[in-house]
Amino acid sequence: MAVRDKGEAGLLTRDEEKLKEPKDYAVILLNDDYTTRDFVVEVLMLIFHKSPEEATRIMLNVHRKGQEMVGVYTWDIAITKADQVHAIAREYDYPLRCVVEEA
Ligand code: TYC
Repeated sequence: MAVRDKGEAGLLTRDEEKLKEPKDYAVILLNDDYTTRDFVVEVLMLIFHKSPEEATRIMLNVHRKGQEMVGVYTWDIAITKADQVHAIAREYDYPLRCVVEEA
């Protein structure tokens, strides 16, 4: 959509507006000592649409290294997925956490 330059200070010209790409945000899953491996795999399949093999790979990397990037999304999708992880973990009484970082 065209953004007209009204020539006023602080407004972006059409060329400047076109250069503004939306930022990417990484969802990073964190390890803990209590959440079961099976639950983490289920969450990765359900919320992040990972295959069983990919979900298992990510879970094991988190378990071994402390954290692992699950995926890169727009801000709204990343924060929604993080909220969904925290909601389902709370529902099942697990301390599973993830964080969202600028990618
Ligand atoms: N460390 C957990 C255990 O040994 C498994 C686990 C993996 C927990 C990944 C969280 O994000 C996580 N049961």
